[in-house]
Amino acid sequence: MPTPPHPLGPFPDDFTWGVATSSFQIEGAAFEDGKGASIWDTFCQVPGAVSDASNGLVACDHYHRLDSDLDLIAGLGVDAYRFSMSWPRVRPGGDGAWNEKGLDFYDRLVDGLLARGLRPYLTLNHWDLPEELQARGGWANRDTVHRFVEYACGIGRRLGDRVASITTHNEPWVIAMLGHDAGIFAPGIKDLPTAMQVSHHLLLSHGLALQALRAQGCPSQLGIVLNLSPMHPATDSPADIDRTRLEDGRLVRWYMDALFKGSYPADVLEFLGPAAPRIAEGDLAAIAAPLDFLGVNYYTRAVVSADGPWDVHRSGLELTDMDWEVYPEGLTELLVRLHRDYPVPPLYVTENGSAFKDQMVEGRVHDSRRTHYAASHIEAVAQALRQGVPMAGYMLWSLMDNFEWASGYEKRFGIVHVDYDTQQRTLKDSALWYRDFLCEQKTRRGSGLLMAAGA
Ligand code: IFM
Repeated sequence: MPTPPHPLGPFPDDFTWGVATSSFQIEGAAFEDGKGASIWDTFCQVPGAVSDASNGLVACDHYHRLDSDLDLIAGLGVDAYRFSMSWPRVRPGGDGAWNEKGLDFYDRLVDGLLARGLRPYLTLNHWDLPEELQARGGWANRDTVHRFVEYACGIGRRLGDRVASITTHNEPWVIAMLGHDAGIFAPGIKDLPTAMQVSHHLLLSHGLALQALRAQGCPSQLGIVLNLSPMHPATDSPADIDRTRLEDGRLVRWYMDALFKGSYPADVLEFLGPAAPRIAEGDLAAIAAPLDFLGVNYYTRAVVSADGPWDVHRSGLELTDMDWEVYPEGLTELLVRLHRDYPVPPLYVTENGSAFKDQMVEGRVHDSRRTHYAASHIEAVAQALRQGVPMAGYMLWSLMDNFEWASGYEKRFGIVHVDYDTQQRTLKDSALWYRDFLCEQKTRRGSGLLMAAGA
């Protein structure tokens, strides 16, 4: 069993520990029980879109293994499970009829978590937009904003009294930029003005959904999850420094300013020129609806030079299998900066984790590098707490190996190994370490909670 790099913490008694997944990445059952197609079902069929030519038809078969997967989660000793709902599973066309069998799956998921003493953290949109809405323009069409608000309200009525929190969107930057500018994620569009309009519509739909959920008395904590990284200039040349400021504007300030200041950053608007989104009166005020929490997904920093794309694999430091630098101090830096520059609500690290090439040896996966990654980032959160940042929780990405989007099944982020031939789940050493760490936390809390027997 690998040991963590140093003693971790301390963490407050009410700090929430969890693991995270998303619907498309684990559920499978892509066309069962009335589920409609999502844009990722479609995108996976595009030759070359997914590196191993795989898809989400089966994934981790979680849809059919719900109860045993819930036991697996409970056995880790976490407080919370962050998962997403597949919009086309519960409302196949994006609007129109709801699919009772799809809703029933999430009822069972939420009730199963509660029965095991776990708090459900629900995300409404982790990228799998109904294909029928894409056929009508998807997130580039302002009408999708209203369809999302209807979806949010329907789910709020159905589950709002049982889930601890509702996140509107996971990583709107990724949906906008990788899906509509770089075109390497669904729906595969390559057009900057479209991408910026999409980012605005995602933020607007978030703000309007929060207002509508609150108006209907939804008791869950409401928020959004952003993927953020500190940006560091490659050199101290003025050109690299200027470019770094702009890239920070596009990744961090575009979203944070809109959510917390009700404006988009002037330097980014100037850079965009005619590619800037159309913004209707009242949109920015709606986007800045107060948040109960903000989720931050952190994996690495970015190193920026004036003459090239950002680099996430600066030589010299350890790299994960995604070629992302292991840079835990960047997490402290980011959290402290968010707290310094914005009136942030309680913050969660809603995703943090690492892909490494794993080997199963006599039924064990000795993934000490993943354990060290997790431990050093958990300590980075403790550092942020010591500096006064209102940290509320930490969720490891991911519960189990799963479909890593354009990388297919080749990249393994799980603390639980999945054999895709047999669907057997095996706790990696990192999962055993996390379980022991959480057990210590609970002992320290004096809560008297016991780890699930035999897990
Ligand atoms: O797997 C993804 C997840 O869906 C969103 N955040 C980043 C993870 C790792 O790439």
